Amino acid sequence: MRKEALFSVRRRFLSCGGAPFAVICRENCHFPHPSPALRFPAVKPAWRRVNVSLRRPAAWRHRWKGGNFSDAGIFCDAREETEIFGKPYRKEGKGMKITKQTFGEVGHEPVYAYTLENDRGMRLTSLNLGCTVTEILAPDRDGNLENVVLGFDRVEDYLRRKTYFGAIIGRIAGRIRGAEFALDGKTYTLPANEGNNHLHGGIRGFHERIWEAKPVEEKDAVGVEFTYLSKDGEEGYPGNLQVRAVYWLTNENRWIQKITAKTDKKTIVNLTNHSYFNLSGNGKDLILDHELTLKSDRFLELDEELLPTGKKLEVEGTPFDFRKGRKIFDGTVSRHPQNLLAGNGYDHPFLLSENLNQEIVLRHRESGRKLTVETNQPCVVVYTSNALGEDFAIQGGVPSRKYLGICLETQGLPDAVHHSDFPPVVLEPDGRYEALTTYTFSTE
Ligand code: FUC
Repeated sequence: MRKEALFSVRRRFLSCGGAPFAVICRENCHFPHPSPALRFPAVKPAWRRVNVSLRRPAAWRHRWKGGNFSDAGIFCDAREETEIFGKPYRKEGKGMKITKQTFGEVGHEPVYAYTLENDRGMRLTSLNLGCTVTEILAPDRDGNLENVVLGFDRVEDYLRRKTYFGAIIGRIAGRIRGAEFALDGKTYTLPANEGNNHLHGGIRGFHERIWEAKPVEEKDAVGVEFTYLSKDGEEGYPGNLQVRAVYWLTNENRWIQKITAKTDKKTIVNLTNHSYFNLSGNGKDLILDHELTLKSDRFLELDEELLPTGKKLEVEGTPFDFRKGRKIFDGTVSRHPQNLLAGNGYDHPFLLSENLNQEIVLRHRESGRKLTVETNQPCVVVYTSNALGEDFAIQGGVPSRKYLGICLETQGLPDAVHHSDFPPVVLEPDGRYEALTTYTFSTE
């Protein structure tokens, strides 16, 4: 199949039972279908959407299945959106693409893996199950692409292991004390799925739900848009919550994650992504010699149940002072009571003193990989996988171990419903929840 030569599109198309479908081309290209009626006119070297009426979509799909178009059925859509919260990110791209593959199933619902690839070969794969990021291939200083997040090879493991690898966590990330909260005088009871408390959205949080997914694209970025309707009463939360999470990959090796939500009834929302980063690549080393830099002067004190006591502690003079960079190792050997109660490490919300300005930087000196995280959220929960199970393997048969990954969970403050001085996580029907986090991979 001379696909690449003839058809320099970002291999996507919509085939919807005989209705018009669309292909977006970016170079002079002809669609090599034998029927003249279905042949594309040559298009100018610019992105262009071409609508074609297709009489026999099944035959057409079949024809392309022989080639690399096994992802037939992908929807392509040129998006209007050129800016994310006022930050332009457009940049000319050349060979960016999106592919869709079957990953497994949950119940009888198919789970698909969407891989975004940029011009530099960086790849990000995510599932319609929980918007789970399963793999990010990022280069080391010699250009070797390796996976820098923890994931599983099989869908069953994502459900069975309760690691929350790579998923969107909701409606409320972290813990809610006593598994209940009050809103306008009414008390809502939630499932207590960790002792007396509610954790990460409940028994079947957003990470275990199948989301609608569709590939999206920009001139300079490829992405996948996930949407999910969390019904009124789901896991005890009020209001129908319509959630949209979009992952973009740009040619600057930047993963842009934008999560928005609307509700029809007053509710609470605090979402995050729960990726475990390991910049050594393919889980080669533990994250102990990863160096973290945070623009954060204070962190939340936790109690034995890992819930905020309400006290904000100064980082000054403690292993929680990451302002000038510090190895994760320090917290794993420290005798600081807060490191001890977290299971010899970190599982703490840090208050960010700046936003969208390189406030979180993770480095692995040996590989030269550097990850810069920027967010509009007030805090980052740093979790050094102190409680990660050790009785199973992750991708590629790597044994799971304590300290194998580090989560940088950008979000609102945990258990905010019980602390009037924490920024509220309440969403009103006329409001809109908007969380933006970008992850930029570079080398040094
Ligand atoms: C993080 C931590 C929790 C929990 C979970 C898997 O969000 O805050 O303690 O272990 O991940």
